[in-house]
Amino acid sequence: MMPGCVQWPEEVAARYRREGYWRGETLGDLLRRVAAAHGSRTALVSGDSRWSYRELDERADRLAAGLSGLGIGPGDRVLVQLPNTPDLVFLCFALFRLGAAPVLALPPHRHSEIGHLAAATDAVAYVVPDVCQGFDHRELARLVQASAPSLRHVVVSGDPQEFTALADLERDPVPLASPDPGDVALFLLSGGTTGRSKLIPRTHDDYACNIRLSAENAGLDETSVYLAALPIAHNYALGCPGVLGTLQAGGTVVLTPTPSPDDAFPLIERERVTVTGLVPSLAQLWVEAAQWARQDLSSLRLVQVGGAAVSGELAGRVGAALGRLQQSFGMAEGLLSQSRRDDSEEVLVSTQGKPLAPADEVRVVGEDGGDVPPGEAGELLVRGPYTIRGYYRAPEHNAAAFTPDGFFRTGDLARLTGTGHLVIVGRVKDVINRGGDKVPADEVEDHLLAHPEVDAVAVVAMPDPLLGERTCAYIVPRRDAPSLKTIEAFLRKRGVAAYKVPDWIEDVSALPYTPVGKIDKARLRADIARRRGGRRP
Ligand code: OOB
Repeated sequence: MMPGCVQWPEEVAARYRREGYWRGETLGDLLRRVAAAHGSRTALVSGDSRWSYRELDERADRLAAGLSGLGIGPGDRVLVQLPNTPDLVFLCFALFRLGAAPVLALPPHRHSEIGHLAAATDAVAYVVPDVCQGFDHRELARLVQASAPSLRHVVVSGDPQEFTALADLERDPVPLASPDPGDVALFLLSGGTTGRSKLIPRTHDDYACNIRLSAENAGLDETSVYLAALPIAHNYALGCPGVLGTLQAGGTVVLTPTPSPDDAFPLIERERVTVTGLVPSLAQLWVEAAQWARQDLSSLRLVQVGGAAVSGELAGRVGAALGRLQQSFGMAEGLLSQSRRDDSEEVLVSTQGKPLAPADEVRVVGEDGGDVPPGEAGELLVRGPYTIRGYYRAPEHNAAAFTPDGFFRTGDLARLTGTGHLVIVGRVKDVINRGGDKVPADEVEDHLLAHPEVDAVAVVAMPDPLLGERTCAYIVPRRDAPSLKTIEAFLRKRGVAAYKVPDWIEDVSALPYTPVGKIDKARLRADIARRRGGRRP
């Protein structure tokens, strides 16, 4: 495995191979196999354009040849920041075939996040759209390139200006050595750790297992049509089962310019979409819009909802309004717990399903690290065939994030029901889950402390009727308390993604502390919940 990664112990790896979880096939070969079986079927739809499996397969080869011509090869990291476009799909497969690993940044990330990712991975190239949501990514690329000596190439999907156009890279295919299935296929970003985003190395073997098991659980086959509503750069829409799970089953992936009902519903009707994945806030919007929509949504057979806590009320409405619900609890680090197609209505609405693989080992532990009595809540730990054993280049962090025997500490609080279903009841990690977007409190606090008027700060979640949680910053000012507008402008200038900017600010003369001298965030959360009572900012 690539240096900087933590391997599964050899005997465990041997067991995962023996039991058929790891099949020794790379993600690039997987596409080749499906393309051989379903060459003329439609793999991808975007706007009025369609690509067959054969075309997708060829595109990946031609792009891999072009990237290879740039000197990009096995073991390299390529920072990729593309919205849900066909280019993102072509590029991922090209990199899988080259044995170079895409580092999947999210479209809202800015200089602060991208600069960190470039440095943390020594990425050799950065692939961006020209302009996305009114933001010129070539300007961002100039900034990043100036501070990241490893970056040899900036490649642009669209008008490249002084950079290289992705469209110009295609070449006649060249023979390439197939990467080792046990090596890193891609890097996902962690949503839930302390400090800057950690990098999650997912191997071909483990990610192929992830997509296969979730595709099987969703009942996907070559008649399935998946609408990619959420960002494909995120694990959920990429591989749970998402785009890759659909393609491995021979189905069709449909891209939508935005996940709003205005864009998504006509596509569902036109393409007879059968399955999609949503975060709860989007599901809420869709359920409401479906009441008035003129489109025929009856092709939807399965609607995944996850990424953040789903209320029982919303869970109960999805089935009637859209299509059968599947609760999805997952994480970029691996473990996926999802509803089954034969779950009773009660189990469906009130639990986050069961872990996908019989080989997923889950424990629920108390503060002392010991297992809690059955049915009680504690921190969820997991180990399994598609859960990492360590973050990339992070030995110190790994020592805290994993137990000595390899269990990942999820930071989520859960309980297991008598039937083995998981119920997520909260979390111990210091992250705000803003409608599925993960905001690490300490990262935002560090940025805020750099403001000359901020003496001390604590960032906590406040309840929100739509997003579930929003971000509130308690600020102890030096003299004049900065306004929300000032703070927003300050963070934007520092290149922080917009979703991490606090939604609300409370000025206080001091922060509360616990008896052991830590900021009492529980008290702050209770304070803001009581005073704002879930009102919209
Ligand atoms: C998904 O992945 P990440 O890596 O962005 O975030 C993982 C964290 C979990 O540890 C948990 O805190 C939270 O997001 N979460 C949920 C949840 N699903 C994720 N919390 C409550 N209920 C749920 N259903 O968010 C992700 C990855 C794959 C599939 C689905 C979600």
